[in-house]
Amino acid sequence: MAAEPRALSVDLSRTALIVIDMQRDFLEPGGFGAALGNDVSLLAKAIKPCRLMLEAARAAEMFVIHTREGHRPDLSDAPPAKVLRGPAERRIGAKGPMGRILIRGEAGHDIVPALAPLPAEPVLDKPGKGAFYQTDLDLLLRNRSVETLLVCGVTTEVCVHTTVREANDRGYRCLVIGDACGSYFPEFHEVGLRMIAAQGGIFGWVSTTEKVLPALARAAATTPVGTILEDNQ
Ligand code: TIU
Repeated sequence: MAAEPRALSVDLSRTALIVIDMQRDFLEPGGFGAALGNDVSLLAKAIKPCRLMLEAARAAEMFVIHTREGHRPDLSDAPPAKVLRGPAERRIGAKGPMGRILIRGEAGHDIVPALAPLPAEPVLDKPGKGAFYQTDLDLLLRNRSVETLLVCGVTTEVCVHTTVREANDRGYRCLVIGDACGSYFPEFHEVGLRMIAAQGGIFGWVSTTEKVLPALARAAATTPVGTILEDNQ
């Protein structure tokens, strides 16, 4: 797959697509992103590229994982240092138009309808910014011998970056699909992507849907990918 800082050879049977936090709380008015003072409309342009990545990954029979940032209704898994920021009426757990902000089970916590997970696709609820922190993501990936992650979602410099850094330290190769990520700060998005690919790919690789989708389509049209589980039967 064409990427920065250099092309990456990918075994799709050992690759997962991870879609990070494409939740109404970040993408729609009245959620967590808006409560932090952001213009949430800036994230909308990541939806279609994420959708194309999902469709391509499904067609290639890749492992697909979705994540959601959020907390238990009693906030017992939310560090006070995270909750006690900003005015009380706009904090995590406060009531908003999509239900309580960043709380599991509320409408705002849902993934946007265009990117709804299929029943077989794990949805990981995470209390932090990184998808490995206090989740079983590493276990799911190791049990399928995953070595490469195709990463998309929001926001580029927060949950995508944190997850890529965590994954990189655990030995996974991360290929971040830049146009399928988004930030409330266009300059952070640009620099965030550059930081990943700089220094010879210090945290991973960066590419685009335009470059990656044809490779996934070729794979879907040729060899069925199968899974490690099937190999072992
Ligand atoms: N605020 C912000 O940019 N992001 C987050 O709080 N979480 C995620 O990135 N998902």
